[in-house]
Amino acid sequence: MADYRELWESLDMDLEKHDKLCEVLPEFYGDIYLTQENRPESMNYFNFVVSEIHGLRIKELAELKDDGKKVVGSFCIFVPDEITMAAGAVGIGLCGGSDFWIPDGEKYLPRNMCPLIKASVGAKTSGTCPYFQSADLLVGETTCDGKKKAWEILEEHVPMHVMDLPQMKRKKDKDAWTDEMKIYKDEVEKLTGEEVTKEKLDESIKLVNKKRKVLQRLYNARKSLNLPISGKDALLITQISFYDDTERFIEKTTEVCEELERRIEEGVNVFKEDTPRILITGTPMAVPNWKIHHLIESNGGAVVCEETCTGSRVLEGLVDENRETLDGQMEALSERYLGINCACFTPNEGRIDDIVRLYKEYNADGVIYNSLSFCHTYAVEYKKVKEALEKEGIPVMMIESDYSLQDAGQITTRLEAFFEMIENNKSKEEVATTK
Ligand code: BJ8
Repeated sequence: MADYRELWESLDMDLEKHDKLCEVLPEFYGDIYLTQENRPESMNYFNFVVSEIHGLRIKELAELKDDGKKVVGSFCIFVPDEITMAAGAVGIGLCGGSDFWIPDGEKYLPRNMCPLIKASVGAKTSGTCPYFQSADLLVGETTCDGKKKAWEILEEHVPMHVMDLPQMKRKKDKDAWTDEMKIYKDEVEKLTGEEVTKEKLDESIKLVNKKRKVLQRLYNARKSLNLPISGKDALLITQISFYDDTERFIEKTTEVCEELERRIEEGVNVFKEDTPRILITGTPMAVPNWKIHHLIESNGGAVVCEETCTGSRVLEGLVDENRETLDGQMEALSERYLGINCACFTPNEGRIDDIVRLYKEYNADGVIYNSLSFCHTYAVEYKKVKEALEKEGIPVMMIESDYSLQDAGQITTRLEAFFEMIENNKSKEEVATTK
């Protein structure tokens, strides 16, 4: 990475502490990503993005800000990028995925709290995340209790807007969410001084849909029985979609898709034949949280799909591009976003349907239910998901974990047993069909 110290200083960062963070990431990434065999060549762009994670993109954001643009940071896929863009602002995802930020988060929050929230608060309060330092406005949402209360702490450090997300999906909730979209529109307009017109929203709806479509194309390649890409690499691409320049991201991910489609034709498989195919479901994995994928893929499994907010929930479902008025567009946005099946909703049967559907579409052999520690909504929802999957004869295992690697050995043992069980089931099925 080039020398960005002057830039980081201008963002009022704690440089000494930040140096420590910069020291660990390259080795961590190298061990997890660069040791993989037979990676698609087009992943080089994403290697480069990670190598410049606190550099080049931050420089681009600084240049945009010099030209008068505003940067809006968010923590949830319910925050509509389309509106942010149509108001002339740049949206970036800010969820903290590193253990590095936990001690600073714990200075403000109880220890028995979800690591995503602690790391997000720690990233801001430690002054070591240049993305946080670049944001002119943070947008929170009323999803889980932990997040709701964390906004009250973050707003002491940076301007904050909170979107009131309903927790049910009735007509009155949809109307309320449409209203929230309008309030958010007014808020970003105030920030940028630019009006959101129907034409601008038309453009941003099409652009964000295009980004979803390229991610859908990437995910489609993972349905192939010969897997042309690892789950780790696919996860990385989705994670980078949260803060890369949208047009460039679409172009670079299209290149990956083209290569993967060629690989499928040629029968390239980055895993050994008969590797158990795993669908992951649960809480989001913010960069650089690659823990569960890495453990699965270094211990005999392959991740073929994620029913998470860094997976299918962010890329499925397009916003209707054919509304004729600004109000109609707001309703279309509200409808698409309320289609996301987050465990903060009650009831949330749609998520179970999604998991079963994705399991079949991706030819999975088992489901790993991954919940960040102390995430009550996802932990409680496991019971219903497990019952439904067992009824379908789908093997499922739950992992509850944080960002530390202390439990890696224990998780590995459980994964090995789970994969063995899947393999035994498969052999029994084969015997039954040959009889
Ligand atoms: S739509 S999953 S991004 S809320 S893991 S902070 S829920 S305690 S992140 Fe999420 Fe939006 Fe839902 Fe997705 Fe709370 Fe649970 Fe932590 Fe979570």
